Amino acid sequence: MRVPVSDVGLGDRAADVLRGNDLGSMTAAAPRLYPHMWSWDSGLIAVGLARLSVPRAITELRTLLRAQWATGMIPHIVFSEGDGYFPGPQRWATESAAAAPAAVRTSGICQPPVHALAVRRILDAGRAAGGADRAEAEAFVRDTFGAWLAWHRWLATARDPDGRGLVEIHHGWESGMDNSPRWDQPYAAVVPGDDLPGFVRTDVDHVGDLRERPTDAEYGRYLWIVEQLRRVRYDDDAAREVVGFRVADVFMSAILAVASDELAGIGDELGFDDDAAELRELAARFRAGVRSTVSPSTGLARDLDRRSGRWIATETVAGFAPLFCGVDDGSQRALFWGERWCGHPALAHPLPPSVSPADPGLRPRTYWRGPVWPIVSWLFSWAFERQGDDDGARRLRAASLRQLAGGDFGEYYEPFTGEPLGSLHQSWTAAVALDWLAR
Ligand code: 9WN
Repeated sequence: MRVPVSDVGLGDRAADVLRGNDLGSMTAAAPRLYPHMWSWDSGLIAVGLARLSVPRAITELRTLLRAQWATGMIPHIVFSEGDGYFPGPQRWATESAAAAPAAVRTSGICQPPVHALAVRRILDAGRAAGGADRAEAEAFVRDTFGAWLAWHRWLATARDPDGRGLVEIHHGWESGMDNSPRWDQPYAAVVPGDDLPGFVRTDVDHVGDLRERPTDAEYGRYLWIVEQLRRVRYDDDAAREVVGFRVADVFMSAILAVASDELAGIGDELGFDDDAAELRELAARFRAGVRSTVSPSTGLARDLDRRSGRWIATETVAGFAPLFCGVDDGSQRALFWGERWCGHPALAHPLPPSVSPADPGLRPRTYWRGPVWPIVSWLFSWAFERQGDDDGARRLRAASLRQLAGGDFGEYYEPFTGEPLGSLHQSWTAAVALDWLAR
């Protein structure tokens, strides 16, 4: 039986996880399964680090920015010296890309742009602490504003070339929700070529129950897309032409909208009025894009398969993109807390699973096909607080802290039993716990 630990003990244990995964100037996403820096993990890790040490949180994001591509793209993995993850730098071979940085090894795709949320938290934490922390946080924000702006601009151009307010992704990994049923329809059209170089997975060595991870067939498709991108040297224009997976990701678009607002607020404070205005326009464009995807029958937002032109109407947590970015008319909030979602009577905790608990297709142990991901709960609690829905934010925080009370900091949790799954001591889970404990 799991022994609950007190909130105080929980904070200490969360801090220990981040210290244990600290590689010096970056934090491994997890001790064995993910021995490198992941982009959206690092944003959320910086949110937690800001509660422990403002300078260390700044170091995390400065490390990430050293890997930024000349186009503005922030890559989804920044490789450490560590080994044991596949696909590693040799498979990505991004040194062939004109825009890749020379001094750092990275992957060639991106992940959701949560970073501006962390920049804001760092600035607030630095100001609250005062003294050297304040000076360092203010200098960091001033130094790096242009880099974050370039990242948002790249998403708004290279990944939304026709300006419809939806970010196009070229791999399920870019969404961060790798094997979500959202991607089954577009992945069905991805057929690995006979010339796909062979591969040996390492992820399956680190997880006890193989049902928790994507299948080999899914991995074949993941690797085939990497191959397609590698062959065009990760050139943005060429990638759009050749890649077998092109999907407008509604949740990533919602993240870009709120993150652009955060960055605009920082731009105001720095006196960068034109940049702030540009970012607000961008936020408005992506909010409108998100709104345009809502299904009249389910009330959930949908992704759009750009290759087939078909909507993807799965009942996943990403369908709450409008609620997340503040374009909900109230009906999504009711749905979120209702019986098809957080109010489902069989749930261990009233938290949003990755797939609706009322959907018979939910797979309770399989990665993004059912489990509850604490970082997703955190994103919604962050959004609710920002929207002035303190009650909603408190409910998610309280239920999440109960879910995390065992102190294992699982990557994801079985929705009906509350069992931690995937990697334990997952950095971003510990980080969001620290942020919740400090609220
Ligand atoms: C592929 C690191 C990452 C997260 C993703 C999560 C998982 C990687 C994998 O781990 O993805 O990027 O190998 O499964 O799905 O959201 O950023 O924690």
